This record gives sequence, structure tokens and C-alpha cells, in this order.
Amino acid sequence: MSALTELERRAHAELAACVDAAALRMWHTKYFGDTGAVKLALAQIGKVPKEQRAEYGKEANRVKDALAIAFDAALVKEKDRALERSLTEEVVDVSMPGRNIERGRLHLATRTLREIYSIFADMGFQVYRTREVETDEMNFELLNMPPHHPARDMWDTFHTTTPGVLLRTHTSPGQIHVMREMAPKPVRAILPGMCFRYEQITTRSEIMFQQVEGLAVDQGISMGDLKGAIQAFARRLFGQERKIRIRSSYFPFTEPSIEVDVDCIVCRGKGCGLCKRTGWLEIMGAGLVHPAVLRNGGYDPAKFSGFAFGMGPQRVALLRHGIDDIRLFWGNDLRFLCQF
Ligand code: FA5
Repeated sequence: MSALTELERRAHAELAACVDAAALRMWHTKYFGDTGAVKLALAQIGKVPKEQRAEYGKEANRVKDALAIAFDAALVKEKDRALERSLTEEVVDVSMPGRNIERGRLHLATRTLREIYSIFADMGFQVYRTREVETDEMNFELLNMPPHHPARDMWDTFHTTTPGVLLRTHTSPGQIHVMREMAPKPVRAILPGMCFRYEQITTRSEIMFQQVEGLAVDQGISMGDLKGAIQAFARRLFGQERKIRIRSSYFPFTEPSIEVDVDCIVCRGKGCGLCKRTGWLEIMGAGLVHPAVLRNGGYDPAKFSGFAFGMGPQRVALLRHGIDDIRLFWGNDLRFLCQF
């Protein structure tokens, strides 16, 4: 019995000395844990001589209950103390201005692409995505450039270590993919995506840049349709008063082939620094799809014809916003990106 009295006295004293929640937890383990002092005292009940057992048992249970109540009270007190401490020690200045969450925005390249999509969507063109890693066959051969064709030099190419597999140099191989999927139905598609060229990086040329290819295949498509589509596009993107100029050019996969210029958006054709005093800005290469390419896509060139064009949306964005260096697009400089 005296041991119980001593246990109770010691436990109360130690409980009163607990200063925080961690100390309370330790106290609880010490007295109420599986091998704790209270558990041991209760386990003694069976070992006490029979005549003292009832009295010892009653006292042991009273001590257990008293300590459990004291512990619960100490816990409540500690919670109050902790709240008090956090209110006085970690003072929150509610009058301080909050931190703004920075709003993100779409990259200029993405926004330009989306504008181009929506203009062509209004003309009935759907977006068709094709792969960035291509075969030599798709990127060149089926576009009318057999091995050793000198026109391949127009596209400096990144080859992979797998023979015949390369990073596409333009979006034109997508023409073959879309035609093979759609033939013999008509096609109205634009094919956006990243292209790669093993070129000198300059203010106007990157080794990695986007293109948007356009393709229309149907019966009776003519140069007039191509001109109309490009003119409507240029006016929507650059302004209703825009004029376009068509120059003859050469691509192995179109016949005839053209380059398209718009009159300079800065000087309106008078000549300035942006247009290098010519009054015109080049926006794309285009032409009527070559019969060999139509055949490779699964169309009979005797019945079907088509037009195709390919433009660099980043060069388009340079013109529209007066940006003087294409490297800014992938430079990840927020001072540039936040302007748009
Ligand atoms: C082509 O790549 C042809 N496939 C376009 C085409 C498609 C012609 C369908 C006929 C029919 P070109 O190499 O000119 O053509 O590239 C087209 C556009 O891609 C250029 O006008 C330019 O805007 C953009 N471009 C080309 N090289 C780069 C580069 N290194 N960095 C940024 N943009 C580029």
C-alpha cells in the first residue's frame, strides 16, 4: 500500500512538472504504457496475500483513475497554454498586404499558333498533328526527293543514329500522313508542329522552330483557291488592308511553287528597316501539290489536285510584334515573355 501511495505522489509531482505536450506524452508512456508503473501496480493485485488483496486492488484502481483524470486535465491545460503561446509569440499582422499569386499566361508562340488555327478553322481546315521524328522516306522521298536529289540541300538535317530516321526538317511529311488517312476523301487540314534544322542560329533562324503546314486536296483545286485562302488568312492576321505578292519559287513537292509576301506592316509598302527597304515581308512557301506527291498520298492526280503551304509562325510573330531576335522565343527570359 505504501508503494501505491509513493507511486501516486511521484506521478502527480512529475505531471505538474511537465511543460509541454512532448513531456506529457513521455509521462503517459512512463505510467500508462504497456510496461508503465500503473500497469505494473495493477498486475501486482494477483500476487498480494489474499486477505489484503481486495483492499490493495481497490486502492490500485483508485490511483489509476485519479492519475488518468489528472492527465486529461493536464492535457487540456497544455492545449490552452499552446494556443496562448501561438497567439502571443507568433503574432500575425493582419494589416500586412498579402502575397499575390502570379498569373501564368500562354507563350507568344502558342498564342500565335492558336490565332492561326482559328483563322483556318473558319475556312474549314482542321488541325492534324503528326510526328516530329520521321523517316527519310516521309521527309524527303515521298515528297519527290529521292536520295541524292540536290534539293535536299535546302534542308540541313539532324539524322539519328538509326539509319533512315531523322528529325523532321519541315511539316511537309505530314501531307503524306494526312492524305494516306483521308484518301480518297477531300482534305482541308493544317499541320502545326516543331521542326529541326542543323543550321547556324541567327536572329532569324533557330535550329528548332515551329511551322504550320496547310493542305487542301479535292477535285478542281486551282492556284486561285490557294491565292484566295492565303489572302483571306493574311488579312485576318495582319489587317484588312493587307496586300499579298506572289513570287515564283521552287519546292520539289509543289508545281508550280511560289513564295508569298505581305506588304510591310510598318511602312505599308514604302520601304523601311523591317522590310529591308523592299516594302514586302515574306510569310510562306506554297504551291499546287505535285502529281507525284498526290500519287504517294493515295490520290489519282488525273482527278484530284491540291494546294499546300508552309509558314513559320514565329517569323509571323516577329513581324507582327516588331521582335528583332527569334532566339528570344526559347530563351525563357521573363522580361520578354511577360510583354505578351
Ligand atoms: C519549307 O520548309 C517547305 N516545306 C514549305 C512548303 C510547304 C512549301 C508546302 C510548299 C508547300 P522553308 O524552308 O522556306 O520551306 O520554310 C518555311 C518557313 O519556315 C519559312 O518561311 C520560315 O518562316 C520558317 N523557317 C524556316 N527555317 C527556319 C528557321 N531556321 N528558324 C525559324 N523559322 C524557320
